[in-house]
Amino acid sequence: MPEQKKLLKALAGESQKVPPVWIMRQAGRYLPEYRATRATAGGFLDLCYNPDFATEVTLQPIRRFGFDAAILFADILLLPQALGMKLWFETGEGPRLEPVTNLTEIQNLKPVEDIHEVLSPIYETVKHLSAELPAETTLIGFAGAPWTVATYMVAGRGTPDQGPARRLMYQDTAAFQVLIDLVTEATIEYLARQVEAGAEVVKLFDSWAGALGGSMLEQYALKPAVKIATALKKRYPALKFIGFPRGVGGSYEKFADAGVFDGLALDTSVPAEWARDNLQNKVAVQGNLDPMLMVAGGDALVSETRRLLDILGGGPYIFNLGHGITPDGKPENVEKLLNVIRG
Ligand code: 1CP
Repeated sequence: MPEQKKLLKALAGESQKVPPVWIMRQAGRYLPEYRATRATAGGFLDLCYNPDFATEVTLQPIRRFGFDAAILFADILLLPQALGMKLWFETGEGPRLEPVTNLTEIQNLKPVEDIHEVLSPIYETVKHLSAELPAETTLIGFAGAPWTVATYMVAGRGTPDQGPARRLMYQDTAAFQVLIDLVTEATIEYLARQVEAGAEVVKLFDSWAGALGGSMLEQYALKPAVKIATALKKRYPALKFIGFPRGVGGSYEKFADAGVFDGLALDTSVPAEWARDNLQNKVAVQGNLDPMLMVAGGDALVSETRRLLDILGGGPYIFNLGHGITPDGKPENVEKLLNVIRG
């Protein structure tokens, strides 16, 4: 019987002398081999929808660094595309969608059962990865959380304050709820197919949860996440689920108390001591080194990494950054990070 994978052990509540480690956006522009494959593929979406290329870029950081987990290479905005929205990437700028701004436009989106037509290459990538990954590496599937996905669907692009979605949420609450419910149901089916194709863990990225004030956080971030995790765990009892309600501060505790998350990814602002005392007795925690240290390196990288290991290493812990590595991150600093963690 082979030993259980390190990431799965952490998510089962075990503390380990050397914690498992992976980094958000580990397949990306900071790696020369990623840039080369992306150039061959043509564009970012060509990369996502071609199972051979997507498998290749997912495996690149595993080959180079031996991370304990691989995360499927895809994007949270493929789901709106599968729901019938036009999606494209403006070079040097970012994603663009033709926005939905009222009930009629929301009701004109495709029904949930139609999403697989567009998304089937993603399931194919998961299958390839499941077959090709080293035995000790855990495969993570993912989706955007309904709120974060909805902010892009309503604005048509990334915004500094998620203003358009926040305005719609207050001004046409009924329409906004229809949108959230649709994305929630679609996300359940999208993630279910990833699990059936071989994903062992799923992570829900709520990158803009911190923009939700008052009772909105509960309604549009916590409730949908609980609904998604509950539905998936009912179908797949062994599945592990990681939440990432980025920027919610003290409300991380509400997510830990919900009882459906095996792990919570911490953004950079969450104090490690607070997470240890208030979260780690309920869930595994993941994070939360400043991604700038992958650019800056030096003594600060070593001391900040040791600090996290000292504070969080006594409980169930997955080492990661507090957000994605940036394109100017240096592979040699990732190497250095791994040397500090693994000794
Ligand atoms: O090659 C390129 O230029 C594309 C850059 C890129 C990459 C590498 C985008 C565009 N998406 C991705 C892959 C991606 N996106 C992954 C793959 C797995 C990995 O981590 O290695 C994941 C998990 C995501 C998730 C994602 N996409 C999030 C949530 C996580 C986060 O960073 O907060 C979000 C918000 C997106 C939207 C998105 N996709 C891409 C960009 C530049 C953005 C942000 C746009 C904006 O807000 O303006």
